[in-house]
Amino acid sequence: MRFDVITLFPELFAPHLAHGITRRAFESEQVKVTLWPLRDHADNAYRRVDDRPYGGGPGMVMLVEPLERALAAVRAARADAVPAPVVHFSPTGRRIDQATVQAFATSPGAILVCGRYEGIDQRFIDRHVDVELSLGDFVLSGGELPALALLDAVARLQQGVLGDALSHQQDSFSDGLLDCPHYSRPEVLTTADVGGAVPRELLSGHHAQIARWRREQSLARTARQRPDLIAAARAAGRLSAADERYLAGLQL
Ligand code: 9WO
Repeated sequence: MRFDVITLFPELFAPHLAHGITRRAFESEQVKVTLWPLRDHADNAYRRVDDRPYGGGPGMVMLVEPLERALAAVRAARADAVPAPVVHFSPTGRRIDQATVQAFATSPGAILVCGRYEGIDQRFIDRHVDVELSLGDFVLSGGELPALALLDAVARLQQGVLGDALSHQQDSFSDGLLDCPHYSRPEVLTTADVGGAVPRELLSGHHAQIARWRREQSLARTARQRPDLIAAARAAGRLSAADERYLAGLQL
């Protein structure tokens, strides 16, 4: 799939696309990212991309016209590709969840518009933006970090990015529950008088017992921290009779 990113700060993207386990997805172009520096589409000698807000008030507003020129350039470059939505990142948007990420990961991609300053002139949003997406109820200084968060989440779902194909299915959220805790060496932390030992179920070598223990840890964590996800899993028929017995005996 192809992602085109319109941004005033293209340099924020390069390090994230070149490092870590997602690098393979970006370099192989399984996830092709093209950056479109908005400055390249500014109109006058001052390379202006923002101006003062009508009605007064603090800060600056991103101008419609440079954004429309950048978008036209993206659309021309995507002319042969399947049409893709224009995405704007804002706290007023719909919350991104793993289902959103899965949908993008199996789509033709998107055109990501990253706002800065006080925001984008509403007329650009009204005319061109198909979907507004949010990471949550907090304010950032720009849309670049949400764009990177989406790209990272999409890239790690690509073939060959995770160690083995099964790690996807073991992800937190892939089955709608929170992840179980993880442990590695040493088997005992002698420096700690509390929680120094690895849970004995993980040392048993008994695969079914380990799987059951992990499932129960996920259920307990989810029931305590995100009861809404338990309700959703139940409604979707994703809880077994054994799951329900375990939950019924849980002290919340
Ligand atoms: C900021 C804002 C604050 C309160 C209510 C609505 C809001 N919309 C925006 C907005 O669209 N701002 C633009 C993008 C310009 C300023 C920086 N931007 C931004 C995006 N700040 N925070 C986000 C964001 C996006 C997704 N998830 C969390 C925060």
